[in-house]
Amino acid sequence: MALQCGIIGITNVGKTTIFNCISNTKGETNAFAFSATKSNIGVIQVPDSRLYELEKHQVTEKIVHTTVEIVDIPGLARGSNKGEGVGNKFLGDIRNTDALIHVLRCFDNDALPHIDGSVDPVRDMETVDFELQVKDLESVGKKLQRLEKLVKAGDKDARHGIDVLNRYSDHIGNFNNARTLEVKEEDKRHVNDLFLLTMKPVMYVCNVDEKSAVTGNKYVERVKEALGGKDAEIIVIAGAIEAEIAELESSDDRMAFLKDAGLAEPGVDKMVKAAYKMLNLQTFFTVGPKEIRAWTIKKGMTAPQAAGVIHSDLERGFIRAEVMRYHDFITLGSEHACKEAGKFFIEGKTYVVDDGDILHIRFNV
Ligand SMILES: Nc1nc2c(ncn2[C@@H]2O[C@H](COP(=O)(O)OP(=O)(O)OP(=O)(O)O)[C@@H](O)[C@H]2O)c(=O)[nH]1
Ligand SMILES: [Mg+2]
Repeated sequence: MALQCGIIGITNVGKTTIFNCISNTKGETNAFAFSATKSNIGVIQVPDSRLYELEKHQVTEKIVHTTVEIVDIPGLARGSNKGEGVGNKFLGDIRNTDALIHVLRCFDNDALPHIDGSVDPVRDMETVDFELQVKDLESVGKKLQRLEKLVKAGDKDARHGIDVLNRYSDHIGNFNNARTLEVKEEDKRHVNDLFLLTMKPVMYVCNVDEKSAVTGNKYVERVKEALGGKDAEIIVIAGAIEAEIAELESSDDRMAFLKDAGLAEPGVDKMVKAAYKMLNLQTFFTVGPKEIRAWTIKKGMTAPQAAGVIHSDLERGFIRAEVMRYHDFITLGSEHACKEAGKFFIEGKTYVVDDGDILHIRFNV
């Protein structure tokens, strides 16, 4: 279940710089437009301070964070859908992702000219959105043609599919993203198989200059205004500072640097947490003397499915789950105390795992 988050944006806005701060692999950053010719794929750890709280009550050999995959996609430009810049093929890399992080250049730097002549994050956002919308219109158009044929053959559901797709076509054709069209949940099946690029959940990262790391700047204000009312997640990051912080080995040094910059936590950590939420993911824990570990599940997964994330044997031979809630465990301090207080639960196959559950799976294969 490798869930993937894609970093998108026009060229030279700091995508790879941000990717390098969080990924276990490194991509090449460059001041030339379209210098990147392939996507970088990496694995990121999802920061979760609860792991360290758990460690206060359970001696353990190691702490293991949960991870998500991240792809740094080379910059788009006006005309990418026709193969401009590095063009078309990266639109395919975007198709494979589950959610998008859209990076916007919100910093001035005369040494780094902007591909479109000036710093204007709202224009940039529209440029990228437009490229994705053109692709989506193509996908919708192709499916409409297929459905027309089915209608001629007497398929009633295809008739309904055409109505739904026409609404999408109008909406996207008017420079809107597919995600903002209000459609009945049951009607979405007509587009879900298209994996539309502008249907993917998105968050925006404003990459600002060092001085604006805490306060934001006029560019950020414009982005907020442009997105006003669309309840979009907007995060402000000073890419240059983040890159310096990420290079520091010791966590004390990092804390000192953060404090100097007036930040409570690295901006990229905030970004990763927000991305995790956007992917509709939750965390459960396993706690023991060998390791305290966070695991990723999708909201709504049952205990056997969650067990399967650890190992397929645990799902196949699932008998029951012993469950403690994170807050009970932290407040009461031990498994024993949870049992005494009636906060140690035995759950069966239909139990839906909650965020923060501490699980012990009983199984037999
Ligand atoms: N001043 C300033 N420069 C930055 C910042 N972030 C990135 N840069 C510089 O911008 C240039 C491009 O950064 P990259 O991270 O390679 O940009 P990219 O978006 O990955 O570019 P493509 O892969 O070509 O699309 C590099 O020279 C970076 O050093 C920032 O926050 N402030
Ligand atoms: Mg890059």
